[in-house]
Amino acid sequence: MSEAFPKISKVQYEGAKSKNPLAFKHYNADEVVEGKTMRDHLRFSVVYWHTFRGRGADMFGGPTVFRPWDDNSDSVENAQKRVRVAFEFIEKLGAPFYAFHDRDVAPEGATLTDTNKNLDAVAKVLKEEQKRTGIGLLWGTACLFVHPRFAHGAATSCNADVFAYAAAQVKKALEVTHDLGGEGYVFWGGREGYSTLLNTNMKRELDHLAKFLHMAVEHKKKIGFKGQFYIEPKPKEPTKHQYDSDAAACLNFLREYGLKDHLKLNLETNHATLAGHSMQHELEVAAAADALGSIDANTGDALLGWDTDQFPTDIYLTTQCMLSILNAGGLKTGGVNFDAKVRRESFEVDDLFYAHIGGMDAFARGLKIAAAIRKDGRLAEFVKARYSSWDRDIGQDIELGRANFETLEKYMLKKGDVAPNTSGRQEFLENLINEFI
Ligand code: XLS
Ligand code: NI
Ligand code: NI
Repeated sequence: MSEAFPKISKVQYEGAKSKNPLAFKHYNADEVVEGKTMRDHLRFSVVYWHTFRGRGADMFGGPTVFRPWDDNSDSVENAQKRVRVAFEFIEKLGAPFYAFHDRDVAPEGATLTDTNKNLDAVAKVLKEEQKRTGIGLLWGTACLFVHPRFAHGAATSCNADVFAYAAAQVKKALEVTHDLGGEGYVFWGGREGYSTLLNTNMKRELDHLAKFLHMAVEHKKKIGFKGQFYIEPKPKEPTKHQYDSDAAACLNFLREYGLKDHLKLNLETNHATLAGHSMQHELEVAAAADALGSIDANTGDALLGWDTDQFPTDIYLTTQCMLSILNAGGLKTGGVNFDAKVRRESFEVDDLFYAHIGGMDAFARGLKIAAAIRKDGRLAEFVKARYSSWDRDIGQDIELGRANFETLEKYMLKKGDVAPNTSGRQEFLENLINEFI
């Protein structure tokens, strides 16, 4: 097969002064930051659904994207051809990973048996291309939200047959992910939520979702899949309320149903902001619970209230992300997965390269800036000093469980009033961050 991008060769690192739009200015895969290469820190991943299946359609208009290699049919041959193109793209970009939903890569057949056959036929090509290029699968997942059978959800559907279908589909997706050496598997609750409480038995739906995840854990063990399971929070869209609303809601759900040891979180910037949080808030919530797994790197638009999935270009955002990630010990099985799509108006092939190069450079800069802030040490020292009353005397007693209301009352009656507070210095700290940007 001839190349799909003959005019574009492997994207190179040319340094900050380069004016070449098809070169990295900051992402230098082999450069070592805090003892690890950028490649290993960032573990970039390209998503199959937006990058190779996105067609630019929206609620007001049809597709604007027509790829020369894609006949837009639902044939297995077309799906297989698309895989070769995808790997040419990922290889030229130099991203070490990709991620997919089962239905992104292979078409649905007339029956589940046919559908599984289609998936196997395409997975065979995925495997060949992984072998040829050394590109790995960051995570697989199942699309449990596009087909009309999932109108009421999948694991939380009111229709038990739909639960069974979803279970069979996830079983297969897990097996394919395992066969492709996937480092993880994501559960994003496509339509696991409600549009109205009038028709919804919430408790029953949540119980079913937990049961579904327990079955997945059981099957994972059965097939010997060692990859990490993730749950991906999102507060709304497509449903009015998604059960996996945000990091805190997911953690509560996982704890309530005894699943906390089995799943970490896959956090997405645009989902965080839809939930009324910053991405950094979500990262800190996950890190505090030792559940920070992976990130879906994108961004929303402050003036649009939905999941616009734009490529991240804001250095302030990527700096915050990388600060929290480095403070939490870095990404292990997870990666920086570009769950992002080019705009409807950016319908040319080159736009796919510009978008990913920009996102990779933005995260590389964020990484370098975060590492510089950590090396400088003033930020961490300030925070440490701010809590220093807890490192001695009464603070230490409280933390070590040596105090109770009576001893604290005695202490305060004797002292009369508290030691004076010191400034939180928000503006000083904001200026400090800007020193590095
Ligand atoms: C949708 C989600 C989805 C998951 C994978 O908003 O971000 O793309 O990442 O199912
Ligand atoms: Ni996502
Ligand atoms: Ni999303």
